[in-house]
Amino acid sequence: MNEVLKRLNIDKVNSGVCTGTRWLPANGKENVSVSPIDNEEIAVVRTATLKDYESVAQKAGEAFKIWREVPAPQRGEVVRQIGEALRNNKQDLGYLVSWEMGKIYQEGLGEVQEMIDICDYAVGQSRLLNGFTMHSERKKHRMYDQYHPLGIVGLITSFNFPVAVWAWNSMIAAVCGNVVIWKPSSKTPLAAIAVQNIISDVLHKNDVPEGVFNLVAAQSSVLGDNFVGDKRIPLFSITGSTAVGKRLSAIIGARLGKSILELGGNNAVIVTPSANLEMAIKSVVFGAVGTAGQRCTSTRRLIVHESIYDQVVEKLKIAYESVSQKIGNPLHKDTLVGPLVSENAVEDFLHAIKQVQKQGGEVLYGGTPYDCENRSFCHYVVPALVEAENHYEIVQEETFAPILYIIKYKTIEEAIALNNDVPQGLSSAIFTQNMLESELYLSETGSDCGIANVNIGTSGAEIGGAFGGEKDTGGGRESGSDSWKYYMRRQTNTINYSTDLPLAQGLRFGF
Ligand code: UN1
Repeated sequence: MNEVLKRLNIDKVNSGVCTGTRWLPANGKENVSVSPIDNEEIAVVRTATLKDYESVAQKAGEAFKIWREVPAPQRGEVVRQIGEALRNNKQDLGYLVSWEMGKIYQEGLGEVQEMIDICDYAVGQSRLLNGFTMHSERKKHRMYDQYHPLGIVGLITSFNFPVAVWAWNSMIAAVCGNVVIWKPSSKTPLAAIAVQNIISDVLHKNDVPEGVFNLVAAQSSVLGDNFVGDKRIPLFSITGSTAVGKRLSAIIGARLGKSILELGGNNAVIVTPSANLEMAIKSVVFGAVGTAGQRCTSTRRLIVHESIYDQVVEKLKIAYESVSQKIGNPLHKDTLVGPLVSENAVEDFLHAIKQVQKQGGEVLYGGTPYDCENRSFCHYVVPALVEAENHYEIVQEETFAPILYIIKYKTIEEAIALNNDVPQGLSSAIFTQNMLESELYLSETGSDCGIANVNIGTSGAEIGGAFGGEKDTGGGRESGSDSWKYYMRRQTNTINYSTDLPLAQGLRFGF
């Protein structure tokens, strides 16, 4: 057995159902986790049946009754220790993430670092679940608002950040007094099992009740619409495609549940004539090619001023040429571009390239499978640079692959309009040294995205900010800033310490 798997306590066959420290028998189908690197099996996960899910949901409900009464800073102390456990396992977990989903090892480490960062953040937050006090219009009355835990938080995560999304939801949810049921992507169940193993000692040492941090690896045909329809779960946080998000949020909405949606992005970088081009090119390449274009925040469109267009395209071609020398096994130190997660993803990539050509675009670089003739499978591609127009149907869509559409603009107003003229609204960036342009871009008439950056790229957001976007991205916010408020219920309290009973608005109601 591989040493990393051993250290992460992953066996050849693993249960995918856990209530914290206890692994329950999983009676559903086997899910063989296969690495996109070489198409080889890593290990097997037994998925949950509905009955298995039911035992977890019950445990979670019981645990909530205990956990909500633990003082928030004590909940924070547990999260602090989880952060320590993650620090101690950073290399191994980063390696497994890279192995199971194909991002380069450096990015695997970065993902675990995000988990550690959000733990630190959540520890502080555990002492800052503050409400406001308000002045009452009535004499000897006091008003304030306070935040209480919600209950069970359902968490559906995607393959591309198989563990960090768990952390920035669960760590905040946990300090807020909630319990979590996590359904990981069926492409990355082992990373989820490793996380549960890493935290289990901490839970045990701190007598955290079973049912606070739950995992249910399940097929979507077993646990899908019925999961989000479960009335015992007041809040769902869902990361995935816009199509799936729309369907699931309709089910949650129909029962007036809450949801935090992190769906598709179609993120643009505007490069203006005053931009520092060296910086712009570097961050565009990282944004477009990093994680093989499989981040929600990946740079998908480049909006370039016509006066520097040729220059930017030339520089990009040179950069892509050198990055393309480093396509390969993401666990090797020099690799910059790993495989796409599946053969389907490669098909989507090739389909988009065909479509954009049909619609009038011109491929300037890449856009082909990489070294597929020498293997029995095809997971690697050469990142593509494509001259295109914003209105092309395929440019309006999110293709989860390394394709960068390059678009020309004349005026800054036009550039901003192009930035906004897509259904999605997650991340965006401008490279400029002109303050009039950057301020316009950040104003109410500027970028309509949840994230708008100046002189840094679209991907690689820090955990301290609220993460999420508008329009087809779903409107959710998670991670930092005041996102914690989504994980709590707000209560407004008015206290009368007089012996009178004055009514609000000076109303009289004598009898
Ligand atoms: C995602 O792609 O689902 O900004 C999240 C970033 C990361 C998060 C990406 N911090 O790229």
